[in-house]
Amino acid sequence: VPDYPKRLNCAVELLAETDGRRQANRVALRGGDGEVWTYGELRGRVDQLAHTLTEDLGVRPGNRVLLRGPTSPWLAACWLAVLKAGAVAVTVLASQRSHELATICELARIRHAVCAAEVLDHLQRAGVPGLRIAAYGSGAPDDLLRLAAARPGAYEPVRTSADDVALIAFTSGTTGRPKGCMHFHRDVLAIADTFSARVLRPAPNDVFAGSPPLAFTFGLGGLVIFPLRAGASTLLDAWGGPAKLLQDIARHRVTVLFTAPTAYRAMLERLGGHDVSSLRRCVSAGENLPAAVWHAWYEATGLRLINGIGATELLHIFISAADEAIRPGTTGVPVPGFQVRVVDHDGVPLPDGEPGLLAVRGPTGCRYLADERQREYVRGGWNLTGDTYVREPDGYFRFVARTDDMIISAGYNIAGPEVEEALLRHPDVVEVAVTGQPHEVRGAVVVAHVVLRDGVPPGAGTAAALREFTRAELAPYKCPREVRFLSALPRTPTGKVQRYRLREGGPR
Ligand code: 3SK
Repeated sequence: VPDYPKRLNCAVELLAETDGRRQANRVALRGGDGEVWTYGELRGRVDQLAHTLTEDLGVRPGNRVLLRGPTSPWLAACWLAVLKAGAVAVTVLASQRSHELATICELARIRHAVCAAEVLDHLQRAGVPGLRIAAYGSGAPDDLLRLAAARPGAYEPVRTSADDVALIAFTSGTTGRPKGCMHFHRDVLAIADTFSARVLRPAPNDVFAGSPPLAFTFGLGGLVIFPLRAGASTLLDAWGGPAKLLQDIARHRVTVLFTAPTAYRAMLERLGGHDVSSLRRCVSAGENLPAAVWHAWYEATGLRLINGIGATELLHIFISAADEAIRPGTTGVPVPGFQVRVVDHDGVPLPDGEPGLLAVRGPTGCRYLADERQREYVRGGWNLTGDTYVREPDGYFRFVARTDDMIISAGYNIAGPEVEEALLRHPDVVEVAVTGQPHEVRGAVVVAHVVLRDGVPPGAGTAAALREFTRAELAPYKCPREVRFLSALPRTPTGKVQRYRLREGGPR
């Protein structure tokens, strides 16, 4: 990681204003409705927005500003403007509802919000005391963008320090309790100068696209920070499903794709007739990537998926591998700049081959916003991610399970994802999540929650066939005692399976 200067405003660096590195006429952003912004236009609009935020909305350095809207060039420009004005960006999902927004505003003590007009209602109804909301886009009462258009196109950025907080990202939480993670201006550049520069290695002629929203730091990094740091261009459009993403890849000649394993699976089913020949880098994160999906994508496209594990707490990906260094079935090796080890419950490193808790230390380590869980998740500077991993003798890290999802049945440790991988090899299974169900004698038994291919009957016969199938693939103690059928798995808004909801019995 480079030694960043003490005075650093990451928005200025991303727009490369200091030494004219970005040519003003190069394309920076593309929107879903065909709009194209050059770097020159982006810089001008960010500066106009920074004027408006400070002069019309009263935003001051250090204030926390809630940003809420579907992915678009304007949302990215507002994010950059907040940072340029020395304020702190708190980007939330457009889909979040009043009570969730009220919780976040209270935790982060938010008094200013910038919100797309189309999703204004839930924010207004959140009833946040003293909140000043600036709406943007068609239908907005005093459209922020109209106010900004009347402002000068040059803004003197606030001279923040490298250690000033730039953003607070809320984890959507697979356990249901959100935590705010604070990240500094230097952290924003650090993720671009580690994972992106060292693993992804983008070039200025790359075109980025993907599914994760900017409220999820996977999306913020992959679709805003990395392309801008590389002087490349990026498509910023709301997620419209796998078929739309395939169309976008062909239409915009996308070269770098960021999405989750579920979306790669869904795209594989619809690949026929779509031109994906422009792709050169495909990143998969947000969830464990089953080896079967890696191989299927490789067979269909000739591309080697770049797997990665990241965390909101670490801002982005800290284990990964690219090109010939990729080993399907593993996540990869520590991204240069990060240290990773597997430890026991006392924090003592375990020998290679033994499963334990994943611990990470790096330039972007977590500082929770006033949360007593800091002590639980960060010990001696090492972040415990909540994942169980094995470090193989060759130094590669292999995912076992989310630690909460390990099942202990009759004294055996069973990793749900191993059972899931086996079931995913059955042609009738579209999606599956495996949980442990409390059991008087065995402690817990394995339950598989399965989404079936269209037309397959969800009855006792299918359940028996799936259990039979796993018995041929796995040791009997790992095989599901029960198979339950669902039309879809419960997921967080960022796409992670909420196994705790399945364990609690819903939804069925
Ligand atoms: O894997 C994740 O959940 C993640 C979180 C934040 C940033 C990046 C990633 C991949």
